[in-house]
Amino acid sequence: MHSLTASSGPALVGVVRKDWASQNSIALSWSEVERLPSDIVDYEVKYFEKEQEQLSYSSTRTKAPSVVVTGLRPSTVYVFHVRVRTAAGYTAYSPNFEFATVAEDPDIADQGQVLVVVTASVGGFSLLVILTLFLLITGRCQGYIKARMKSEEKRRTRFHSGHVPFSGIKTYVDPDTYEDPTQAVEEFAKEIDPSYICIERVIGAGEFGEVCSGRLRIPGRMDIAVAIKTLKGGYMEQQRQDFLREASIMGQFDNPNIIRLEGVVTKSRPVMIVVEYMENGALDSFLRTHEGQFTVLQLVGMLRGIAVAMTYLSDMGYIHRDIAARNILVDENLVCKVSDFGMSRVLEDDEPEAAYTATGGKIPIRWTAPEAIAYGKFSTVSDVWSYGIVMWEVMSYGERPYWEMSNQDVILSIEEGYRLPAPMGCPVTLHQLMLHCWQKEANQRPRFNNVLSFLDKLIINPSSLLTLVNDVQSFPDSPEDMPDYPLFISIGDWLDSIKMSQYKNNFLAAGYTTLDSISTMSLDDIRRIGICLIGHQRRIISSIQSLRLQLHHIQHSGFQV
Ligand code: ACK
Repeated sequence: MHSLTASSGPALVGVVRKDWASQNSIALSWSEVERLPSDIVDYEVKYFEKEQEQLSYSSTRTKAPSVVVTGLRPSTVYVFHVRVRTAAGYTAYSPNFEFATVAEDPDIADQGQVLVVVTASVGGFSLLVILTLFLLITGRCQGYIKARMKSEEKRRTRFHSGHVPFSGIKTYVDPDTYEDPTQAVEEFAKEIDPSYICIERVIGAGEFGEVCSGRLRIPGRMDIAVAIKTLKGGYMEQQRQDFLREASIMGQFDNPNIIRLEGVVTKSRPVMIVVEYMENGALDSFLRTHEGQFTVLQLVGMLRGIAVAMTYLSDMGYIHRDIAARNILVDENLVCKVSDFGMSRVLEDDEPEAAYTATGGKIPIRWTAPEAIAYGKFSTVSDVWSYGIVMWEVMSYGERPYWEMSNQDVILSIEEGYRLPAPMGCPVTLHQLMLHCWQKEANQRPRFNNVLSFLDKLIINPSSLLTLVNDVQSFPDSPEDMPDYPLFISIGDWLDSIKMSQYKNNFLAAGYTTLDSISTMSLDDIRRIGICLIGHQRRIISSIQSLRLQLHHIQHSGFQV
């Protein structure tokens, strides 16, 4: 052990732990060996490459007893030590702790790069070639006949796709393994007498029929608010089975962050699934209508709830396959609950985000891990990828991932190693966690229990959320590097496309006449030209980020305008 600089007082930091590591980052947290003085200013984390033994070192500061150290080299052992700064000066360093970053993935040049928009003309054709090749290769190997199991066997069989649940935790039973799917419904869902259900109003259109709100009045029990999914008349037997399949999945779960199934009506018409009522509806639309209205801590609280559900589901060996903000429901206390279990096998035609993949499945491309899109390899860590996208949706108040890019361009950009940039006002640590969820190598992604304990640490030490990613300044190039060829559309068209045309004169009056001049604007510039509403600032900044990315790509791909 050695100390790099002179310091006074005992070392107050004890064991430094690694929470997770990626190719370029290591997340650390530590405990104090004794009570900290009240005048603590912050912690200083010093680190250097072990091989270089102090030839050069770096340091970073944090107000919380945790940090994500970024900008590291892959497959490299680093030495870390931490000391406390008080108003009176530094204490001694903690002992040294050695942690390594993970190996570089040869397929990705730089895991930390933000997303670059690939123009359709460049991306579309190569994608077609890749998809066709995949179809040819995988199509030949993937024919298999699903074995139907007898009732006793399925109880013993575990469907955990490479994930080993903790012992003592209930295991998910796939209803598709029942010879008669009605049996699965009987086993996992309670039949409700329809006279106990009082339908009040229609609240939306589900995949199989209307979704209504109402009350469930079971004699001897307090009546409760419920949502009632109905199966519209004239259905085929297969549709009835598909509809009820969701109930036989949901009925197996018992978790505060998963929608609770109250029961089903199957013995009379209409066939119904009755679940707890969630006052604030789907998370994506809820966030869009409450843009900028929550604290970062509230947003992290929502993400924590979703991580609780996902930890539970992955421990049970259940893979969701369609984790997205539109499939999370929010109650009156902002508690988020995972719903929509119907999609876990095949996405239906009317899922708005579903698109055909090379293997013929329908998949919500923007939310889905590359290995799941390319060859249908869904796993608990492909759910982790989708969870990272949900983190991004939440921190951007329901922005559409990858904005207006086409699905094909999204696939190609991800393949090239680019990733979504941090939303405006997003703490650095959260964006780092997103990037970690979006590691190309599935087994390098965190598991849901890692995500959950990381979020818990952030919530316990909210000061760790104070460092924000600096809006547009977080891009790899400085504004001077931006090309100055004119873009194809006018400022008016651009503002129309993001429904902000009321600000056209603000831009023109301040001398912003071309889109490339706008692409260098910062949040302060936006405020300076008189755009005061936070929601509008957010939408404009997010669109400017997208513009900058397009310019960046055009410049670096040599694409000629
Ligand atoms: O955003 P929303 O109001 O939330 O619109 C959709 C609509 O029904 C179609 O799915 C709403 N919805 C679905 N399940 C529930 C529920 N359990 N509680 C409240 N609203 C629900 C969803």
